[in-house]
Amino acid sequence: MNTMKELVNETFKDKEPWKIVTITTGSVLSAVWLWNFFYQDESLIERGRRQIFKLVRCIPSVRQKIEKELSALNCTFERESLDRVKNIEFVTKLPFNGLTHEQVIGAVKKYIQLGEFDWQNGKVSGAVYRHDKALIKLMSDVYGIASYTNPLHPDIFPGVCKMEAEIVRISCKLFHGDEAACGTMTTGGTESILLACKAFRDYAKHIKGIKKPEMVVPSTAHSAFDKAAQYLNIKVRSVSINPNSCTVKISDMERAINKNTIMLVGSTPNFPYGTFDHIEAISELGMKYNIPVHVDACLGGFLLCFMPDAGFNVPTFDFKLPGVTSISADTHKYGYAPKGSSVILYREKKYRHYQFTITTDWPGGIYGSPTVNGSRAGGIIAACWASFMHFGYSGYLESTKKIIETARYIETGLRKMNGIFIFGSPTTSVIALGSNQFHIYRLSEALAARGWNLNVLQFPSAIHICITHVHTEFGVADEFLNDVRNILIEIQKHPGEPVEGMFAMYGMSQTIADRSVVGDLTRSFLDSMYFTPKEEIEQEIN
Ligand SMILES: *Cc1c(COP(=O)(O)O)cnc(C)c1O
Ligand SMILES: *[C@@H]1O[C@H](CO)[C@@H](O)[C@H](O)[C@H]1NC(C)=O
Ligand SMILES: *[C@H]1O[C@H](CO)[C@@H](O)[C@H](O)[C@H]1NC(C)=O
Repeated sequence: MNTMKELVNETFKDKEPWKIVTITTGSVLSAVWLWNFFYQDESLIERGRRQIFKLVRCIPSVRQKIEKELSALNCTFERESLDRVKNIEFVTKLPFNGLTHEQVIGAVKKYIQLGEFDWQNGKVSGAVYRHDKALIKLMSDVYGIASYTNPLHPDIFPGVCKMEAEIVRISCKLFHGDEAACGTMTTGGTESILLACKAFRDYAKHIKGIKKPEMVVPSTAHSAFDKAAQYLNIKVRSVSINPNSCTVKISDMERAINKNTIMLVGSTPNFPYGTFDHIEAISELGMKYNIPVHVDACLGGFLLCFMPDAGFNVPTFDFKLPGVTSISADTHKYGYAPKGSSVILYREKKYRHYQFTITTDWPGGIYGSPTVNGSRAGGIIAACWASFMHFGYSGYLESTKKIIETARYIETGLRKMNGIFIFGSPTTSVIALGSNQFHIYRLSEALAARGWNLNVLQFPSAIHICITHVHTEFGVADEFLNDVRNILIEIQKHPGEPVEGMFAMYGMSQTIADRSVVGDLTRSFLDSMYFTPKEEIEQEIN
């Protein structure tokens, strides 16, 4: 203490008071500035990179070139968006007189028939998890009955609330939760994930006082986690995967944990490669550091819980593991409910409480809402419930058996082919392909020409197919394998040829170091979905 005093006195000896004040405030302000400069959400290197790209984009010639390329792609997006719907006139205002029942149905049929891919008959990856006439009839009848109900008003619609509670209970059981397990329905996997992140963020803030929340997420986890992070102001610590197994590196995950970590994430399986993170190890990390663990079973959930009884091994991933605190599972995927439903489940009520939003002082009344929406679609809940009841245990078991058998059949077939390889070992229904001999996008390009719509992956370039019930129909798997086999023979005649068309753009976009350009490109793609042709707007004005 005395030496400190002497040091300060020595430093400021002979200085006038104004100098002392200026030096003190100046150095405090600089310290604060430096602190803010170094300790931001983004690392110094990332910020430096962005700044350099920003400067480069200010150079007129570079800017012009980028703008030219972007606007060319912009036009392409708009042309394609128009092209997809060209056969039907674009409606820009309400019809003055309402349409009749027949007219509406006719118009809807025309809209839904747009598009080139035969999605009803197994030509697309994922997207359509089940398609049969009897199911659609049941779903639309049920939706019709419940279409004007809203669980926001449990006193008026207690039945819809009961259905939701039953869906949650059944799901908790399927994922081996005990009586304490609970959850809510949501409108999709993204909302389920968003709500889990919200719950753990607020839990960490309240219980541990964490003010700068971070989550530790495998690089292969769904982009919904990034969306949640952007909405909720959480920092994402992305953890890389083992190149062979394509599952998250557990040791890196442990290293990414710090005092601000609010949750750990694992996927069962992840979307890109269909591989299964080592949930048991993640659960142990969660226990060791007392951090909640979220398992993203959006895609695999309603297959996984039937796989053991259908005769397939799956690693333990659910509430059987003591560290797993929440699970998201999409009923609108392998639960075969119409789009717009998913469940988010928690091990204990204390977590779900932090998911809820409550305002006590609103003049409109005390308002408690379990999920993102205020009003919610009762019809969707009823349809999901109907799907559970209609298939029952044996229905799901049988579908799961068929789907996994088909996926394994296709995997075995693909593994026998030369020139391509499979990423890791697919656990459920997703099979990702790459090639060391030619650009793999050429395969998806050629498959698209034959009517197959597969998913395109990047870093590294790859494609995947997600097997659903529509692929289990007789002949679909063999047709797919035959097409791949024949295409490979063609490609191997000229393995060095470049990729063309839309797929070339996917390839090119991976090579752009300035990701903000790719961001702009994606924004103009999203804009193009809402694109209204100019003539139509002019017509409207006149
Ligand atoms: C589909 C999916 C989600 C959520 O997506 P939604 O389209 O919002 O239902 C999350 N994780 C994985 C692994 C998925 O496949
Ligand atoms: C894309 O086109 C629209 C309309 O044609 C235009 O308003 C927009 O600025 C363009 N965007 C880019 C990135 O060029
Ligand atoms: C509720 O919110 C979700 C987004 O989480 C949205 O997709 C859905 O359409 C909304 N509306 C209803 C009625 O559920």
